[in-house]
Amino acid sequence: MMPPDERDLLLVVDVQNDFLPGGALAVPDGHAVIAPINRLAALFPHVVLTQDWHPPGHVSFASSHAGKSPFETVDLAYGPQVLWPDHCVEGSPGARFSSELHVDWAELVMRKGYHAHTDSYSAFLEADRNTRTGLDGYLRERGFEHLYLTGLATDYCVLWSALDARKAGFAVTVIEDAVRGIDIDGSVERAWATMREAGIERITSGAIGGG
Ligand code: VGL
Ligand code: ZN
Repeated sequence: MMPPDERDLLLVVDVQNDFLPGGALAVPDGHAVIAPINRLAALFPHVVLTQDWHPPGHVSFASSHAGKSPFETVDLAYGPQVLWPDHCVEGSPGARFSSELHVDWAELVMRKGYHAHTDSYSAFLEADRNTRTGLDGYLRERGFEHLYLTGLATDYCVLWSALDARKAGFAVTVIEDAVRGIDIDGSVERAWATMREAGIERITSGAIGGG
């Protein structure tokens, strides 16, 4: 593609210590996303970050459900919920962005998952599929048309954010070398198939030109 322009936005999903090696919910090879994201961020005029941000005792934590272990699924009022190790607790070191991420000029940090009883993989719509984060309105008011997604994890927060962005009417591209997945029972492969069916484009970062 040509160099990104004023309608293009780089969305960097959840590049936080807890999703990186040594973190509470480390994504395999998660560190590999940082170099391409840093390179891309320098090419995009506009960058927005998302930050997974849970209160202690959050409903998505296995530790909040007696007798349950991480990676089991429970049925909540809004549907099935995968249980995770405690991660990205508000204000904790694990919730901070990687110190190797160089995107200080990002214009917005969209926090999500801060309601104690509702998870939010998506940066747009919480897991009850009803509570809106406000990101759709923000991006629309700013005039963005095409979102380029990077970050963690391919099969959870990137997937759900990409699908909701598409539903909201944005053109959506996922940059494959700038994402990595958790991969539970083939969930990464399923995520790519679901995104393809939804009309989400998949490219490598090398396809994005400087200018
Ligand atoms: C994520 C699981 C739990 C993600 C966040 O960023 O993909 N995954 N919370
Ligand atoms: Zn989370």
